[in-house]
Amino acid sequence: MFADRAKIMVSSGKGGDGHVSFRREKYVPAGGPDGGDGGDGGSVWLEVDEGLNTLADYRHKRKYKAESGENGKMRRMAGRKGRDLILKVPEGTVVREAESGRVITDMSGDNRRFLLLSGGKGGNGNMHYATSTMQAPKYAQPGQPARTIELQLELKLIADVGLVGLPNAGKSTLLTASSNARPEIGNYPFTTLTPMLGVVDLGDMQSFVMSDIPGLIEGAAEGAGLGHEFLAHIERTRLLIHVVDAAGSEGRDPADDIDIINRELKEYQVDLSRRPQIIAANKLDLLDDETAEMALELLRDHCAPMGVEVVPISAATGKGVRELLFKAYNMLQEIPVQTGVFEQEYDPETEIFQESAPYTVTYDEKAREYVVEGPRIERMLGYTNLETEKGFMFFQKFLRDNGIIDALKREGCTEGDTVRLYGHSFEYYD
Ligand SMILES: Nc1nc2c(ncn2[C@@H]2O[C@H](COP(=O)(O)OP(=O)(O)OP(=O)(O)O)[C@@H](O)[C@H]2O)c(=O)[nH]1
Ligand SMILES: [Mg+2]
Repeated sequence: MFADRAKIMVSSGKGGDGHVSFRREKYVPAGGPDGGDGGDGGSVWLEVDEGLNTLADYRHKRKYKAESGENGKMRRMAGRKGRDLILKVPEGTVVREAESGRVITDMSGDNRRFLLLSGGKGGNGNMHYATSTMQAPKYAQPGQPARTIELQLELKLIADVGLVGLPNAGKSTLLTASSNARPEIGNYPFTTLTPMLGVVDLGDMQSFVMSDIPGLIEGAAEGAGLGHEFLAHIERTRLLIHVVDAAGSEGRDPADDIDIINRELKEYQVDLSRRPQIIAANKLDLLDDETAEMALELLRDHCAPMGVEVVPISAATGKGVRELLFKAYNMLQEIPVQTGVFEQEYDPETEIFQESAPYTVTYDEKAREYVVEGPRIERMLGYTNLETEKGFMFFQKFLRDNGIIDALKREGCTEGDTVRLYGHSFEYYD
């Protein structure tokens, strides 16, 4: 099977909580706060593993989680950091956010390792919260929560060469004659139902991967005959071998057949129609030498303006096949490997953070006040003494660092307006 898929749930590790404790020493009746920090939670990475060529493992196990950070301890001892989780995937795995289908990353080319979710930060222990006015803070910061995302993994095996052509042109026969693959061959259209790959080994370490897809028909670019699915498979190939029944054995005109396929390629994606192409003029064994020569001449005249070469073959007898494969191999040496890498459309780091916004800013019409609420605000107010200058400065910095000032401005808050946070009211000023 060509396209291989799996859906999995992945979570980063939660940050360890900061600890609340106080120093206990002989002769020191009330020691200062000595609660240590929580360890950071483990992150989740994606990594290309050369030895893998399927996503089968991910269909057996569905849930993956990085280790949580350890909580902080007394005597200023920090909790241990959670171990990272590394998800190994085969090269060519496209990773999407499952619900929206948006691409997070494409594990191909230079992209060997990708940070998917960073672990939750560990919380500060209460040792950080001692101030001159609050010498025994009973508060420590909780670790950041774990984050979870559902992923759709899809492996698009990367073939160097894609075989295209109408049904019955002889694509599968050519793949069989050239490689280790054993696709089905039949004397009726749509014999091939799913794409297939084969390794073409020319000896002397010269090899490439060739994919056979089911025949394309008129309207494929609009989706006819699963056209979209099949065309998507050849998007990443670097070179197309366009197989045509050059003998016109079914009473068709080979030149027309070539035009039909090229039109579909172009309508599906202009880029695909510009991909380097070789025309494999197939089934020439059905014609006597003289007629074959004429048929070939006609095809060459037809294709010359497109700058496309025509190579005579018989996939059935093998005649001309080796020459065709060497031509393909030589052309591949000139074509860069990177084609069609998927761009990122979804960044878990920012999107998941926004989903679980730590606060809300609203306007209370009645009281004519802006209201800021959220668990983090509440917690911060719990350990901040606003009566002290230091505490108040910390509070202002917190509002700025967490984007709350910007959020207030966005809501229309201006100088002189009142802002309310859990029973505290302030006059806003820039
Ligand atoms: N005489 C002759 N027959 C061939 C040649 N190549 C393929 N055929 C025959 O043409 C028919 C179709 O061949 P396939 O290789 O299945 O064609 P395909 O392009 O894969 O067709 P789909 O999978 O339906 O798209 C089969 O009966 C083959 O034996 C050839 O070079 N000469
Ligand atoms: Mg076939």
